Amino acid sequence: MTPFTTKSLEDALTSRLMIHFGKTAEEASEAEMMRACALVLRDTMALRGVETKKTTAREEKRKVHYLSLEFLMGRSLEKNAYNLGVLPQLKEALEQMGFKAADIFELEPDAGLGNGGLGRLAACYLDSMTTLEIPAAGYSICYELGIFKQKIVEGQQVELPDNWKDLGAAWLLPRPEEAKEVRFGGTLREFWDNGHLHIVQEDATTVLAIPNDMEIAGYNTRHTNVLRLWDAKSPEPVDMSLYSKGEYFKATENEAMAEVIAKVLYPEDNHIEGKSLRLKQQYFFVSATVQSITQKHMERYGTMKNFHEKNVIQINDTHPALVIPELMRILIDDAGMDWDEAWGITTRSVAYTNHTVLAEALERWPQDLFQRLLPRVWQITTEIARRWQERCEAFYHDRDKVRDMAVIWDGVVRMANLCIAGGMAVNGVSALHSDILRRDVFKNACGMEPDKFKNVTNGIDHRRWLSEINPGLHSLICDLTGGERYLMEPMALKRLDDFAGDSEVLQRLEEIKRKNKEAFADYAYRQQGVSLDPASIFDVQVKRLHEYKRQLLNVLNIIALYEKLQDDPNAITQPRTFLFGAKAAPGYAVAKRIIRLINSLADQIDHDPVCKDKLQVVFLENYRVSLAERLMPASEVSQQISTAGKEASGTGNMKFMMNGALTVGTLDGANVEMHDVLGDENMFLFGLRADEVENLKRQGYLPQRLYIRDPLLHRVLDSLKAGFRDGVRYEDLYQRLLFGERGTPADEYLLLADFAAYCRAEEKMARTYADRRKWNEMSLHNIARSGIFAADRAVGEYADNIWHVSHR
Ligand code: 26Q
Repeated sequence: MTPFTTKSLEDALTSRLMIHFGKTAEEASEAEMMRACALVLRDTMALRGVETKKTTAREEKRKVHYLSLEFLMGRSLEKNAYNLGVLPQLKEALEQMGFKAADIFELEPDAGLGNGGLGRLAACYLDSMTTLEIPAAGYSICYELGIFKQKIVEGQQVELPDNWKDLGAAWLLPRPEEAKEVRFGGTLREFWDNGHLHIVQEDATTVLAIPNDMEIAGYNTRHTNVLRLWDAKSPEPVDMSLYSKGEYFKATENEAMAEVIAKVLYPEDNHIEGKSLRLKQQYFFVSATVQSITQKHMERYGTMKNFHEKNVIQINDTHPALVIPELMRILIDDAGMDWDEAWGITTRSVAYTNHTVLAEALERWPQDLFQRLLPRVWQITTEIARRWQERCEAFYHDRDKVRDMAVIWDGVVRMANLCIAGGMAVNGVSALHSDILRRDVFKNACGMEPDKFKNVTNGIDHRRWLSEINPGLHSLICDLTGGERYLMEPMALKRLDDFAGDSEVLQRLEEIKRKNKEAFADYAYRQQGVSLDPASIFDVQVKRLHEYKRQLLNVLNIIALYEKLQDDPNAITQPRTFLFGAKAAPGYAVAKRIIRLINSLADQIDHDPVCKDKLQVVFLENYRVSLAERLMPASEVSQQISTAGKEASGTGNMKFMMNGALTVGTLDGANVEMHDVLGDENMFLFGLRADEVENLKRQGYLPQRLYIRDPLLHRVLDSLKAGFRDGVRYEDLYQRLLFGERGTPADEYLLLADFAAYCRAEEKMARTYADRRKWNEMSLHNIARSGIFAADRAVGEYADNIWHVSHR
């Protein structure tokens, strides 16, 4: 089954080094060795990819196309070696050749082609789709620069470019022969020919889309899928007519214009700015992808009539929503179908996943921009909108409802409504989130087409997020649950529950965690020069910085602890280390202020002798997939404290749970389902429920009252306002919480309403921690019941209920 022995791998690496770099193993640098490893594994996967394609074609299987503007892949070398079953051999071969395997792995840059949850989800699902042997492909943009690198300078976030391709490109296979042309702008000309109306887009600007394929290995299978990343190039790099006139710079303008499309990932998460370059990115990648899919379908079947039987297109939020009019365009303009036939196929091919209920993250595009950039797609979209509106009118006879459901209204194109109109399924990403979509955000559409609305609770790649990153825990699980079975059957983790009364097992669990904490402390010291105390509770909040995620609430509790320590140096008996990691969107000023606040507070506490060995705050720079991989195994407390109703699911929460951390959290997103399996006794829930949040807002929420009535809260907010020893005052955040700011209501995310309950939950957590046996037991239950949060389960549900494809 394994494609390599240590010896054959050594031989393969040796010849790679010679062919590619003209070097022997002794002469090669670590970077060259990393590349050689990637090339060797890539070849193996490419060969298997050919087999997979053949089988899929021969068996005429339906193929899943997963479209996402983001794939947050992280590193691939260790992961691919793991999935191919050659990780031990690779490590040994590297050592034999005089390299440290860990150093080679560490050298690989993260492929950071995503912001956060939505992008990482896509990456986890690629792994599961492949492991479950589903014929599938991912599609995105081959961004030259991924998510920025974060530095903290004087407490503040500074963004640096992420040039991941220098080394990361070793995984990419360019396929220029499969390039596609994507057209922007120009004007439409219509003419009749042979009784058919033809439409051509004239004087358009053409951009070439060049595929770069990344092979995806599954675990314990030869099945191999592909992630296709489109790069943008101009069809004519130099305009020779300008060049010949001596206008050398102008002659390359086209090329520069085309290439900006794939230059950089938009670093905004759960927030949208209607920039024309973003719309260009979306259409560029959608059009190239639909052309690629339909062309391959035609080559295999010679007709488009059965397209929906052999293909399904899953879109990751509305960002690829243009697939709907683009597929219509190809079916009508190129395949010569009439509207109804094309619509029948499109609406049986596309499914949409929603990832957010935040109003500022619902995608809307100005009609004039849309029309200017995509004239033909605009025409089709208006026709979709017209017919959909007719249906809504006929169903409801209610102007307000029709307006709410409209695809185009008041000069704005609403992408979510386009997806609902043109999709066969709409799903949320947790039970609570899907309920909110059905009952609130999309209630009118759901009233008309209730069967379209589904739920698929998110999941994570448990092989990466447990087995690969936490080998100590992996071997404990193997010892207790019957070997590696849980790798393919994550529900087998449940067997761990049987050992809740076994002191020896609980002791081992504690030792594993302790070792992981020590390893993380070493790493943090090497990276940032901070000394962490492995005897303290590692209390962690890592995720994008966003007000709704309430990092500021965490800070308020820490200030409260700090103030208590000032009154009574013995107020804390259980030492605590609060770890934060978060990137803020560069344009999100409040988020950046909160990062600065965390750093001010960390510095204040560091310099206060009263806090020594009791309280520490650390801001971890540049939070990313590879940092999460080190941190999750070392975490003891998982902070999941969003305002109830706002976090669609969360997936970090699942990573913590799987690694035995206990959750302090609200009943939001997938926390609700964690609570379903864990009960009150195995997590620390607090705060308002989603419906209570809604009620409180309706009644008129007055945070100032809480400030007046709660002396601790009063003191905490005052100290925020007064500032810290670094001289930075946070009166702006104080104002925002108590009085609001132009446009935003006071304390929009109800931090003050949940403050007291949160402090109590944290206190209870710390008290529980002191009872080591109890804590370890809870930790074991968390691991045991995390199986349902495996991506294999989630992808299985997509396959069964939405895609209707078979799987392992
Ligand atoms: C859209 C248009 C223009 C610019 C940016 C964007 C954009 C980019 C990224 C909008 C939203 C995102 C990312 C959203 C996201 O990550 N949502 C998270 O998805 C996770 C996976 O389902 C959930 O677990 C999280 O709850 C949700 O916040």
